[in-house]
Amino acid sequence: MPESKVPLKEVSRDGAINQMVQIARLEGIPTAWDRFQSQQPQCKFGWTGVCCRLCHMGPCRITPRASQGICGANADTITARNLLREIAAGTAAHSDHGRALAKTLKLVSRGQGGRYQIADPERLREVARVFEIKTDGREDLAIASDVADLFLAQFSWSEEPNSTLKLAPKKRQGVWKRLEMEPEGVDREVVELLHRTNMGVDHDYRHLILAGLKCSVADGWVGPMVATLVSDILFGTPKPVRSRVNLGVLSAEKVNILVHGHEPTLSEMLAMASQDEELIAYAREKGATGINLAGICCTANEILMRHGLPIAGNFLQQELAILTGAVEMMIVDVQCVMPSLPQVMRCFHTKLVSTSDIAHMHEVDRIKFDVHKGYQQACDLIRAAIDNFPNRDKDRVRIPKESMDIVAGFSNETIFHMLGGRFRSTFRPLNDAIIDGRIRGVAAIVGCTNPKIKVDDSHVRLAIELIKHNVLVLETGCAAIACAKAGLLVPEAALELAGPTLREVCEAVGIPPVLHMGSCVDNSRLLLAATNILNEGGLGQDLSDLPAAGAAPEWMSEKAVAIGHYFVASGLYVVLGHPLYVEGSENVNQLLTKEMEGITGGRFEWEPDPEEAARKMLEHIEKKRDALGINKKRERKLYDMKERRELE
Ligand code: SF4
Ligand code: MSK
Repeated sequence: MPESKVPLKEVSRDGAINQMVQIARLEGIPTAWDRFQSQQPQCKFGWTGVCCRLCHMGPCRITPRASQGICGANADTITARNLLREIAAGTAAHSDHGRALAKTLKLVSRGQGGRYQIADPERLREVARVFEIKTDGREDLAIASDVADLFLAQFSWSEEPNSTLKLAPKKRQGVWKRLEMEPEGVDREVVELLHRTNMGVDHDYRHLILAGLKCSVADGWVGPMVATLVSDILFGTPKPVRSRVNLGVLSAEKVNILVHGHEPTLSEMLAMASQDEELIAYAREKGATGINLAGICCTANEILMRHGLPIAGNFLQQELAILTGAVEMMIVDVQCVMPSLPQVMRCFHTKLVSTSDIAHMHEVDRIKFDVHKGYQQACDLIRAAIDNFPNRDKDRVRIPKESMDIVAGFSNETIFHMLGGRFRSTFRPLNDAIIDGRIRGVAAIVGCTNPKIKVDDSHVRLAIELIKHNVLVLETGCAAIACAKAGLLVPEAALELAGPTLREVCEAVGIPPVLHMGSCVDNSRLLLAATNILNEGGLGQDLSDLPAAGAAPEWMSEKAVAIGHYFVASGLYVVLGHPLYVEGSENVNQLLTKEMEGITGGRFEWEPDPEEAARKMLEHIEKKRDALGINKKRERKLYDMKERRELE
């Protein structure tokens, strides 16, 4: 069981975080790091997954003296059941997000969506065509209605496997069929995991873990896939935008409003309302020079990608943002919002407003978000934040100076256009660069930050090591924010840090060596990027053939557990910076980290050291290159169509 080696004075590689944590300590305001210390030593039964409280004969725990719980469940059954409940919770969270967006699309299609509209009709038609929904001669709203119905149907039970699975490569669909891993509705899969793990149902750890993988497929390839596709239709498909990131984006002169959480619906309206001339004039009346809307966590990633709005920080910066004394309002929705926020808020003038029906906080203002009134609600919130500006205690404002440039918004559609140049949209140049070895492979770095680990450090060191070895890195969520703060998400980073051949490609296309692909539901974009590479040809038939690997070096959420599993179920190699809670069962541990490769083609690896993680990922990438036969020394050359077919 690893123990934190983070000295109290230096909890992060980010100076802005260290500075604010010190200020919190001096003022006696507890933060996540203080509570982390007060939790030491953390429970070893929890760490290793061998504590069970699934029935009220328990709680039971496995010890050298007691190898079974009261019902007879052993360490294998207990760890596997606990893991499945995490996968179910992660899938539920992502998928509820997807469902909420599909419901908004339905309302828009009925003309009941207030100021929401179809921002990207071309994307709507593209998506409709993929799912064989008729588009010719039809109005956008009629198509949107059918798309929304199809997406909403993905959540409940159906006799057929989920329709969105067809976005996966054909061969992978075949693997899922053979393994009976095709989900038949997201809700059904979540319910089944809760049923199977109920006392006295499924006791075979292998059977349990395979069911967990099936549910995770419903996560990656269904719920978040719906979320991403609908967000693009309603709010626009992201295109590269420049912005800034870190606490230094907060303004000493403007009204600072932070959005935090995951669902982009209200934040879209806030982005629009923050440009309203009347509201800006009102802010001036109150003594501010304007309105500064920024974000934390994944809502931040959403408004960054589509509006170029700045990001104040990632997961562990939510308390610290309030501690700057410069935030008039923090508007939160769902997921990754710490229950400690009201406690920090009460030490400052900041107003905290919760906006989701399912996420209340004691003694915190809340609004009942209504799609139809979304714009008006956004205006009202901004007005209330402006009214709070005169309450700011200027003597307690301490905004760290750190902020960094970022270029974000690399959707698959953008990558297609950028790589293909003006006349042709294609992934071909990327595939050619991988085949001839200028790019060794592709790595995804995703996930959260965690006080167990020096914040951002593993994300950044892992990314630097990979790009140095000519691996193109794709990122989402808090991982993307961590690397952005370190200056890796700008094209100039390729000149300084990328290996010579990756640098050449990045310079030719004008992209950073680390690409921001969105929020954590947008890990679906990573799955689609891998599928696009495969479909372009020359790199095998299945995702498990690709010279690709994934990592979540500082993860913390149950959602990350579900994400890790759907990558593995998709045939990918996934390195986690700290293990899942399964080490109390040698069998479960072996299954996930070794035997799984023979089942799905993917597997987990636990590796806390980021350079060692990079080495293992590179080794995996080279193994895949060898298997594809693209590591043979050859002249660099352009492939014609016939040669590409032969390679396939
Ligand atoms: Fe104990 Fe079995 Fe009940 Fe778990 S399900 S708490 S192991 S008796
Ligand atoms: S916000 S799930 S801390 S990535 Fe998506 Fe960040 Fe992890 Fe939440």
